[in-house]
Amino acid sequence: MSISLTRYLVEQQRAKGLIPSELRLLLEVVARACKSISHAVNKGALGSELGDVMGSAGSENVQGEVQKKLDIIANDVLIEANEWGGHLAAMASEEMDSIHVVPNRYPQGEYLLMFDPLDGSSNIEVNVSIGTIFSVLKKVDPSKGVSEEDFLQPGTQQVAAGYCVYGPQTTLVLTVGDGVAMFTLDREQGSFVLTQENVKVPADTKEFAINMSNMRHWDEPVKRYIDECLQGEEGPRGKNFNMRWIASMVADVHRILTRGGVFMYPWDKREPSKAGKLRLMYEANPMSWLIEQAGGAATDGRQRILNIQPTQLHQRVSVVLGSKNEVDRVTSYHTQK
Ligand code: AHM
Ligand code: MG
Repeated sequence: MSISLTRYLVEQQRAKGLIPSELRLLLEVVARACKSISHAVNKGALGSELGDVMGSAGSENVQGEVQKKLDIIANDVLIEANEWGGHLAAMASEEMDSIHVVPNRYPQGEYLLMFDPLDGSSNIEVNVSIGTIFSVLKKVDPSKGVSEEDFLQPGTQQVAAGYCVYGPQTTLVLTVGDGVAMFTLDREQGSFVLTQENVKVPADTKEFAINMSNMRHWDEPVKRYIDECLQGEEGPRGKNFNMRWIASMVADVHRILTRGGVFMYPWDKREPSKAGKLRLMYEANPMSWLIEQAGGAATDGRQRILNIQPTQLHQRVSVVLGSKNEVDRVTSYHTQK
């Protein structure tokens, strides 16, 4: 018998009290928005009722990156789906400079939703997996109006996190702090069906993911780690390593949750003042929590990502995540003298 996302959430609520009904509503609405985005992504060059989805939107986001039409469509879908339900106080997105407060015409809830509406969007035209990443926090002081400061909570404070990968299958991956569950979109039924529970990342791996074209810009500890992997059986690691780099974090993290591995997007010398490429609040934090919930680890090379106190909504961070023993090794290369 198949278990729908709704049933899974209701049963989690009943058995463990982990999901208050407002949070359940929020997660169901996010899942519904992901279904619409999946539909638009699938239509590709055919276009959908949401319009022509391919190509550039002719604009840039707050981080100076070119926005694709689908980036904007996915952002609008998530905002429209979530703003009226009464469960949210505000939303923040990679594609919006500042927070989107729930308009006055709707009731305001206590939750804060952050997302990267379409991660890996450089892969849209080439028909390679992309995805939506999301993270949910709770407003610290429910008696006060909402501001950007309410969002600046460390990743340990997340109450739910997940992503939806639009690949050969559309898969929603979720944690509410009690392990990781995966749901596959059944297009005939129109619903997400539980396809894996208690997802575990093996502690050891022979697979790494990093953009090797940046090698000359890396810091010494990263160079050392990758160089040792590349030496294979003849080197200090005594085993051969395989490499994968999809350039969609959702797809790379999905592979690691499925069969292990280590993913790195480290700080590098190209733009030394930037802490890394990936964003802490709606990329690194949700992915780090999922990986930890599956028994893996996530650091910025030195400290646990989830412990970082954010200072800015769109702040960047260096990321090392995946199989625990490999992440510990990379981290020790950074911290040992
Ligand atoms: P995006 O949010 O603008 O799509 O950027 C994030 C993506 C990640 O999904 C991926 O890991 C990385 O950027 C790839 O970067 P690069 O093209 O430098 O390899
Ligand atoms: Mg992204």
